[in-house]
Amino acid sequence: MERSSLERDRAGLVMVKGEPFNAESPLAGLREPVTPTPLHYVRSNFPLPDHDGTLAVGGAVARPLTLTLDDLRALPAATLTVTLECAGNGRVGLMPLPTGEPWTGNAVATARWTGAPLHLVLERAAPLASGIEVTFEGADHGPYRGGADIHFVRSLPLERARDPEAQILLAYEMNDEPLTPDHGAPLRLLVPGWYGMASVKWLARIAVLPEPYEGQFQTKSYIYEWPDGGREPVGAMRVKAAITDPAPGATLPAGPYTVRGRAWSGTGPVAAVEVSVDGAGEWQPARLDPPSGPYGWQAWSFDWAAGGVGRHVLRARAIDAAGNVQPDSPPWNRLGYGNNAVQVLVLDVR
Ligand SMILES: Nc1nc2c(c(=O)[nH]1)N[C@H]1C(S)=C(S)[C@@H](COP(=O)(O)O)O[C@H]1N2
Ligand SMILES: [Mo]
Repeated sequence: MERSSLERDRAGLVMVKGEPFNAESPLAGLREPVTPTPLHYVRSNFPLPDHDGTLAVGGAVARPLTLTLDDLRALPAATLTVTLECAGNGRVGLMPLPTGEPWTGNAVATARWTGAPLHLVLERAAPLASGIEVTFEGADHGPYRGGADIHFVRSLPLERARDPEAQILLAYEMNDEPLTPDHGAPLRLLVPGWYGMASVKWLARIAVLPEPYEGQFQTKSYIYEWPDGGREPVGAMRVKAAITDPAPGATLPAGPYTVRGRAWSGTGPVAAVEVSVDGAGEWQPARLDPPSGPYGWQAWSFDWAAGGVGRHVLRARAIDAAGNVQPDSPPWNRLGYGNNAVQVLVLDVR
């Protein structure tokens, strides 16, 4: 029997949940500057929805619109290379373990996204002076944690949504092909620099609101709930370095080895990556490639004289241009978001 295209899309991923399908990128997906689509992690709260191919823009606007994909393709297109990371990536590193998908460290990937700039569409709809927020509704829905049937909806401040410099896309292509079902076909929002939850897949409706939006995925999920009672919305991706070579648990021959990885941050370009071997001495500087654009991860490497037969421990940490540094232990929060603690990789030299 022929395998379905969905099965083919998913075969290369590291599954976390079968239904709805959630999966991490394999390490191979982080080893390329742009992750091939079949190796890009998938995070979905609900089963794959049907989408009628149109986008409704309404609410507090002077000119409500219904746009087809062709309407969007007729607008000037923009292409951006964007690193997307799930806010729950690394959740299993938190103690006590929060509930939620048990992501280890590879719910992250980078793709080339093409679409219509969001600000052009919003200006066409002409938001009323009373508008302050914009909601983005996915066609996906389902009973949430045993409760009511709800859609995946997120909002952005109107000011940010209509800001050309935020470079938010209504994306219809990923890596130069139409979106696949798992990544939001036929249309998704793409909010560069922010954790993935902002980039609403299967986008069906945009509405300008004269009041703050208070739905499940805006005010109950994707919130940092700190031990001291503080609450903040999850937004920009925190600075992080990932080691791609060697793989965790690898066995290497003694001798020179080039440690490699990627580093990214939603709060500025990565300014430095440092490596520590066996926890000894000072952090040592790694070579860092310049960014290829404002929103894509950067490659780094470090020449290591893999000496001494036995177990070794490598750590890598990134620092961004805003001066943010990765912490040694994860900042615990109730729902387990934003774990950007330094990666600790154990390997063997034989
Ligand atoms: N409609 C809809 N959009 C969504 C989600 C969802 O469940 N439904 N999940 C979000 C989350 S939490 C992440 S991390 C990204 C993942 O995008 P990807 O599956 O293309 O990697 O999609 C976001 N957009
Ligand atoms: Mo996510």
